[in-house]
Amino acid sequence: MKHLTYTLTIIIGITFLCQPMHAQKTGKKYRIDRYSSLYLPLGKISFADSLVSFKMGNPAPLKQFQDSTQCLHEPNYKNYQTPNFTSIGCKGSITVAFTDNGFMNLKGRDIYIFEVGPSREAATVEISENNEDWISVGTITGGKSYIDLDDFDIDTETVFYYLRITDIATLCRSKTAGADIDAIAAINSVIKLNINADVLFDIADYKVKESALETLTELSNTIKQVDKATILIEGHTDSDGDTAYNQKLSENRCLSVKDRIQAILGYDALYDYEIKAYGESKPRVENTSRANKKLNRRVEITVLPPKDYFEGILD
Ligand SMILES: [Ca+2]
Ligand SMILES: [Ca+2]
Ligand SMILES: [Ca+2]
Repeated sequence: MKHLTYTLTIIIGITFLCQPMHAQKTGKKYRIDRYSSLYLPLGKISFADSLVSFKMGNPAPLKQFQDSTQCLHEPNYKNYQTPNFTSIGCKGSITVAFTDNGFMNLKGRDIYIFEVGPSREAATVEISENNEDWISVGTITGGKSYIDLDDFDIDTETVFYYLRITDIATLCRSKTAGADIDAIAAINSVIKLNINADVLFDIADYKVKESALETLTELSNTIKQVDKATILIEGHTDSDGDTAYNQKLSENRCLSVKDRIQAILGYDALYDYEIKAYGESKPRVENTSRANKKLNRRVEITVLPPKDYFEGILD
């Protein structure tokens, strides 16, 4: 009996040691069909969050399949009788917004549309950063619901927040006329946060002001929605002062922000940090007025999928 207790203690001890300090919880797998699933590195925030507009197609689907909110948030398709999806009607069009995340063209596939039902209807997809300028990013059908923004020469810096799906009339006579959308996922989901430098620093200084602590704590709470990610910190100045000085200042400011955020989030958390200092080289607007200069003095923080996620994607 004594021997058994001893063995058990050893097993429990080893099991405890093998557990990582923080097991990642955010990244999540979603079933696509019987054979495949989709992994979203930033988990459930990655889905479209709200409806912007819905132009019902003609012919329209039956009433119960017209609920435009059914294409939002995580997928929940059960079967074709349960209206957990939005049928957009023949040539119908639906525009959705991402509000707690954006998406970008990063390595690998960037978007996945959960189109459901027995008949797979084709639809075109467009994306926008501002709900005004739209870029066409191809067509989805049941068999090809992935979109890699690289195929459409999308840059790797713009964060997009809007997506529109338009049915192209492959099947118009049906109870569920038009494309049937269960969910819309950003695979390369990001959280982008922009802070005015005046909130964080005194003029020409790179030490974070005590009064900025509240802002940084709030910002860290937003970051905490995901528990494993790369946190990219980018620093920009206005054009006052010389170029080399501004470069150094933005670099020091990035480091200060990183130190503060890391202290708040915890040194043992599963975040990697990356810093890019731009000095005055990437103004948002022309440095022609006091107001414009203020806009250019900024720190941009982007929460990206973690490095090991990208390392696992084959080129
Ligand atoms: Ca979302
Ligand atoms: Ca891509
Ligand atoms: Ca749904």
